[in-house]
Amino acid sequence: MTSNYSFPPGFVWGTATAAAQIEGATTEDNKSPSIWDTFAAKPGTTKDGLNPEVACDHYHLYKDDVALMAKLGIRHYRFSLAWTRLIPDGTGEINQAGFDYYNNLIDELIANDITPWCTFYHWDLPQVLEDKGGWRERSILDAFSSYAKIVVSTFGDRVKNWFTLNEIPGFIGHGYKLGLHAPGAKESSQVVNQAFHHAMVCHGIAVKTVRDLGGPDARVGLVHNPEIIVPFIETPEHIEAAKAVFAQINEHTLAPIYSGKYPDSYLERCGADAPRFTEEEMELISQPMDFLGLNVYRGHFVRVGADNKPEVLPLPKAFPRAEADWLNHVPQAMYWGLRFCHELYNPNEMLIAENGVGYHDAPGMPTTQEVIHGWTHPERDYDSEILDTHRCQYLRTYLQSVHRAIEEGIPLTGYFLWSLIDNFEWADGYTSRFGIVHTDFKTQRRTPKLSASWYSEVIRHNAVL
Ligand code: PNW
Repeated sequence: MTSNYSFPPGFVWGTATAAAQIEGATTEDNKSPSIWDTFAAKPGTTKDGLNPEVACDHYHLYKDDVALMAKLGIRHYRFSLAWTRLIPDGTGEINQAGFDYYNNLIDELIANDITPWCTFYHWDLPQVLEDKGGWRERSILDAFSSYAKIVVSTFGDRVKNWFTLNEIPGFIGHGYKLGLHAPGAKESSQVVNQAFHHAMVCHGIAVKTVRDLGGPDARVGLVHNPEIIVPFIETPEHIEAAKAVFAQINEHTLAPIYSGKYPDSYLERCGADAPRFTEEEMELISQPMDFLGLNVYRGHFVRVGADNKPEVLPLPKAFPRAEADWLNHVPQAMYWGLRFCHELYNPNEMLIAENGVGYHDAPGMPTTQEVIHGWTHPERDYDSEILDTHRCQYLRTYLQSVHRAIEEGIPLTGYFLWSLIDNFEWADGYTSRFGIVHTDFKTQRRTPKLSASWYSEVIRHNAVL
């Protein structure tokens, strides 16, 4: 026994990435611009004006990256497809070069004994579709449906695990309401709610397409990023208060999926701006999924406050957090996110589709002890070793919290670490590094960080170490 935190046999340990964040080659082989290519080209949209044009050049280096994963013992890989490579006009003609690329990637994964987990949509809408209204317009349903059909009929012989859309409230909220992500729009509530609904229907279309064309052994689920509410004190009254807040802030995504209805409380809050929908659409949205994928990064504390009402506690400035400053270190978010989803919606299976942390890691970073006490280690190769003990610490505590959920019988079957390599972190450009492998964006050299060796051992022992 190496650890008290052993995981069940067959637990899925993976890493995750997304096309627009790693591939680069944004204008090669007939790929059309995505909304992220267009958005990042506008001044003031991303940190230091950087864009996804080259990123990790994974489009050319995918074989090396797959080999690296195999070397680290990673046996499951979640990646996304770029719609703009596969159908550059958004609808209509397919681009053979795009299909060749993903066919090769999938074959390479399988040849290396790595199971592909494929996401249909991770935020990189074809710009041509955005020009026609994008997620705002009902026409997106037909476009997505043709895209999903060709994708599942081509890759479905080898891809058996599908994720539909990544973080619907995230890309709609950031992209169409706040203007912080592509396409950078700030629409009225009515338009935002309708865009949200269209994305929900596309989730349903993806589920149906996998059922119709993916073969009997194909599995599919959504990737959701609930805001996770953690009871500050674990007593029944505080737990109940936290659960009520969790249910309320996440209800517009999960309730329709599990009940086929937008909750009355959500529709009342929307008032005249509520989305318009049909019965048929609600049936599509609520088709049974095989699993629910959750992206878990941070949490918010709640207690029973004055007047017996739930109170969200503001965090002090010195609360532990990543250099990505939205990312509070609240490992209990894993347990409570899983437990509340389990109690409220009872999914037959859940997976952590993303968990990780962004810092400004660079090789050659001396430790504080070395700086303060002069504890130098002449034998150490400062140019290659990245001692991201902070990331290991973050991951270890979150995994211990995952373990607690499994111990209590919550059906959690897998965990994908975000991310395999440092990549294009959307509006944060390249400063916020989430990889367990360092990317030198000038030379494209990959250097596994300490967290990569640590994660390898976790996988090998099937335990948190
Ligand atoms: C995820 N939050 O987004 C995305 O799926 C990834 O593409 C991204 O690189 C990764 O997280 C790291 O940012 C999130 O505020 C963004 O809680 C923000 C939150 C959660 C997820």
